[in-house]
Amino acid sequence: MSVVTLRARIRDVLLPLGVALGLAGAVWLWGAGSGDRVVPVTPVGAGTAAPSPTPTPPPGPFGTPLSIPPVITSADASISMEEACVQILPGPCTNLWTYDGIFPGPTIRRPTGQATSVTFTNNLPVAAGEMTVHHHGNHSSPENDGQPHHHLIPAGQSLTYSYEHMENGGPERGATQWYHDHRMDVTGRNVWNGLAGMYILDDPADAATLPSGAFEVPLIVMDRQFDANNQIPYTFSSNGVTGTTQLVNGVYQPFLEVGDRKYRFRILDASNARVYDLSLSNGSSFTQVGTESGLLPAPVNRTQMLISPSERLDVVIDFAGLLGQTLYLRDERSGINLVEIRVTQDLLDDSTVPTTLRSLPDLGEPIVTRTFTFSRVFGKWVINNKSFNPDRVDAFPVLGSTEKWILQTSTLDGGALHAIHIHDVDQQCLSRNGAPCPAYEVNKEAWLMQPGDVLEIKLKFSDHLGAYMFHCHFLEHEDDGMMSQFEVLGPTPSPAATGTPTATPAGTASPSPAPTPTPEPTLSATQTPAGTVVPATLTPTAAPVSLPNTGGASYPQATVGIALALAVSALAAGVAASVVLARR
Ligand SMILES: [Cu+2]
Repeated sequence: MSVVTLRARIRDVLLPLGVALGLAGAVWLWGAGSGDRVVPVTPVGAGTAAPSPTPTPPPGPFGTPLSIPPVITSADASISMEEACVQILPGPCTNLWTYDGIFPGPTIRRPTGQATSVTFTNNLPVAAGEMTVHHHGNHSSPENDGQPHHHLIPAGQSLTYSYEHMENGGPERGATQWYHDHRMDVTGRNVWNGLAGMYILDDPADAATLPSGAFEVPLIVMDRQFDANNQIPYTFSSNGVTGTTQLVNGVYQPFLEVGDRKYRFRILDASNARVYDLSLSNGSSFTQVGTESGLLPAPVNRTQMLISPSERLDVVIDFAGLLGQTLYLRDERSGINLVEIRVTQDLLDDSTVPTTLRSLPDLGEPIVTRTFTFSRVFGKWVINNKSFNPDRVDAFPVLGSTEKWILQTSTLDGGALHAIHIHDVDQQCLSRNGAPCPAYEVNKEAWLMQPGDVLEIKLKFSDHLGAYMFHCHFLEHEDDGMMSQFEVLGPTPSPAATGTPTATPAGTASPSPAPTPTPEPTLSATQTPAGTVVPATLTPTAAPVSLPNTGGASYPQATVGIALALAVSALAAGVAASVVLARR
């Protein structure tokens, strides 16, 4: 880039940024304390909720068995998005937006390397708007990735997503994945209302001796805030929407009976904005065998494990020697017991956890470095000071190349946590805060970030050309604008079509395999019969509700003085820089 171009670019950035910051600051100051943008849950259907005719007597704490979502194994599955009134708490059932009428949705379970198509039909009320389903963790083509603003599913229509489950010339690594709504601006609302389910990719290359079958249990952990009528009205708060009621597989205070042997638990944090710190009440350790990107190179023993929205922990717990005892899966952050585990059966254990599990794929050496800063600018969550714009692409990696991405979080946004999720490909950790990465996070696609964290990762873009998202998975941060997109280009970049690259690829990309052709998703107007849906109405949000924020991001409003000073200095800097540059 020439000096003139550089100056022009600096001027182009600084002046608008200064003005924007000044204006945003003024608007923010004016609006401070008035609450966040409110996206009410759209009232749908007719009449009122359909609560259970006979309220169920309260089962008492940990009186309800843990339910396991049904499993779909078909290569050609169909799932209906529909309203349902689901019994969660004693008393009235809770109106939800569901996959197939259940909450969480059915678990899809497929062998890796085998093509799979899933047809989602939007049987939700028209007022709910268009839907999109992100297969989280999968190496999908862009068209099948569940884009927030393209390839949407209008009410009454179906979309068939095609998943090859292939990556870089071979089957994808086995992994605990999931699927959830990803619609621009309203992902938080849609997931809160119930649109999430697990997706497991089985891999014959993974250790077969790990506990399996009845001894492998999904644990989908999430929080909700229930009102007096057992409904969960959603009120957007850019701080993150959290609730005081903790659910596991959609059950409040469940119990699980196990035998005195090893079990494998696939844990997913499907909360909008809550971080858990998991432990076992008897002080035992978890043996973590995998992350959201499949098995680790070797098992890691941990007594406490942080998990943030969209992260997965694949762990083995050994209940040997505990026959007759009761213990709890706990959240140390809230002090709440999540699941009561009763060791009631004397069983033989034929499972083992191998001392080595799965070596990491060789991603090669990075040829490009990009830095992304996740922060809050005058009340707006941003990446590199930019809010999400579907018409802007912020990085253009080249197919077949490996890049180093430096992810960093600000200490100036009130101590907020973030969970950075990058679509398309897995990422390997190079360093965290200048130190070697913990052994349990060498290969992932969702990264919990504490304030001021600096994370170096590398990733290799294989198989698919086109645009993908990366964003914070605190869903309200994402909906507020903390999302961006990169577009994978062919070896000869021609970025003119979709925006301006902010980083110029350095070096030459190594020859790469041709993109894998994947069927385009097909939209169909044929509406699937709705089946046996309990008529349901989501309660409209009459007034903004102040939700507790114990587990989510915490953002105390900055002082007016600091904000005003920042706004004025930013404006001054922008003007000054522009004047200086204009004189040259
Ligand atoms: Cu965030």
